[in-house]
Amino acid sequence: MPKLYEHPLSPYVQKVKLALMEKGIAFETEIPDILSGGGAEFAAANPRLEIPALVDGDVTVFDSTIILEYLEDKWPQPPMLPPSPAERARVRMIEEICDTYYEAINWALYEVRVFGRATGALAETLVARAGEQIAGVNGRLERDLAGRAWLNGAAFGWGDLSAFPAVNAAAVNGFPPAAGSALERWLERVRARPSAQKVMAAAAESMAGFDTLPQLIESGHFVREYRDHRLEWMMRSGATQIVLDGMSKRNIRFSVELS
Ligand SMILES: N[C@@H](CCC(=O)N[C@@H](CS)C(=O)NCC(=O)O)C(=O)O
Repeated sequence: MPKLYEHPLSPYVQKVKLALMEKGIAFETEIPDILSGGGAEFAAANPRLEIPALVDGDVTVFDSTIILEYLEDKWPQPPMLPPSPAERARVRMIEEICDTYYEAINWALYEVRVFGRATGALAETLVARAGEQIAGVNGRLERDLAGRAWLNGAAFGWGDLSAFPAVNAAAVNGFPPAAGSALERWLERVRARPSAQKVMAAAAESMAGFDTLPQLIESGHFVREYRDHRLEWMMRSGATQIVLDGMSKRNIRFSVELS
């Protein structure tokens, strides 16, 4: 049985779990202790020390997009990608936007509100910036939904399972799709699916005890990875000081250098 290294709150993990469940693939899960290296099997499966990572017999795959492609290749039924090349490209672009743009906004909201990286006026400014950006990207998804039942097209699939973790997290954080929008109705329909119900329940359960996170960050016991689009979000949205503080307190890290 494939094993998924995960954390229930990770949107990248949620994409993969949705695909596994929608395809009816039995899998087991393990939450690696990334702060202490995650263990030998996890580190071998993903030298970047990021979740998700999939171990399927002697095959190891990291990165949620590559894992989705592996699942589609190995278990093609039911297909998560639409049939036509143009539609496949369209839903992959939805995934790209959600992975590299939308996700960074939600992540920043957690950094500010849950991990306590900013307070007072700076926190208010950053949350307001995030809200504006979410409204913009939700507008883009709304246009993608025009004339379609699902972001994927006629059937639920890759476009939906890629967008759901981002749209849902934004909504949970107080920035839902516009009232009366097609995206609002889409979110409700995805939330009703058994796969999404399981993903949401696990995410909610995993947040128990999160009130201690600011102290763990402040004491340097919890180190967060600032990479790629997440780091860019901080720099361009007015949070350069958070990055500099994190570097001096050593409670942020950049991507692992490979050897
Ligand atoms: N491009 C990767 C990104 C994975 C990623 O960034 N995962 C985060 C969790 S959401 C992680 O494991 N971060 C490690 C850390 O914060 O130390 C993917 O699509 O799987």
